[in-house]
Amino acid sequence: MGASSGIGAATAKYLASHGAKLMITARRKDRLDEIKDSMPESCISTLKADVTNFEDVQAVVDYTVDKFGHIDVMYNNAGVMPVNSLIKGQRQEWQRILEVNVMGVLNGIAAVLPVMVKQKSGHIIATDSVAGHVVVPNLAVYNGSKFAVRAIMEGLRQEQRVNGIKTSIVSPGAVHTELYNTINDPKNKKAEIETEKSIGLNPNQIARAVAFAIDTPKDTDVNEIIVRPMKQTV
Ligand code: NJP
Repeated sequence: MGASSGIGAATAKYLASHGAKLMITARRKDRLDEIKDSMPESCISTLKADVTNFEDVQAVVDYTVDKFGHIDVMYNNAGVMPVNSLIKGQRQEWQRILEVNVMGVLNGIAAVLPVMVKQKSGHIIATDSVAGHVVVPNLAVYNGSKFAVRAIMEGLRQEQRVNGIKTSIVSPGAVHTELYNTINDPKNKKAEIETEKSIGLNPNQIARAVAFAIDTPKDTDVNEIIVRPMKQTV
């Protein structure tokens, strides 16, 4: 979920080029179809879905089970990162962050878990963040959303390991993606883009971490990978 650009798109291409069969989703269907068309053999299907809408997410899971018969991995990657100080009281923006970053992950879990429990196998992955570990100025709500994802995914691990379901979070530092377009405040946007441009990683580096978490034996569960640029201080 959230595969039309950045980390999600890079991961889709990486996994498809290593033989995976994928259902990729996001709101920008045209971008998903471009990714599909860029792969030599069609191992990718695309569906339009908004992760804040549970019906969309359930439809993705139902369609995927119909098409492939089972789901090995669900990757909840969609996210937004507006940057603002709390004094600005941007309640709509806060709501958006929590809906996409937290409810989006929960919607994915709610839709896929019954399938994986029935299979007695599966792997749920979420993109978390260094911001799920360290609080920095102007990012409090984003920080809160990513701390929440880390807690939810650890709770999921504790509940579902007995059913053979693996859980992983991948926590990037700065990565060169379109995420910075979701910053509304012009001053904060400029500052964040300057940092990201000077130190941001290629999203392929995060794709490789996701692939590593997936490619483990049945008895091994990689629960978190943190990937920072060497130049990142926090
Ligand atoms: O950003 P971007 P990233 N429903 O903007 C999708 C985390 N992260 O790759 O719907 C469904 O290129 C959007 O698709 P679309 C970050 O928090 C990043 O950097 O077509 N999908 C697109 O595919 C996030 O969790 C950095 O607009 C929705 C994707 O999400 C993850 O990495 C650092 C959606 C965003 O791709 C991927 O973000 C860090 C919705 N409602 C954590 N809203 C970093 N880049 O530096 C958005 O610590 N999407």
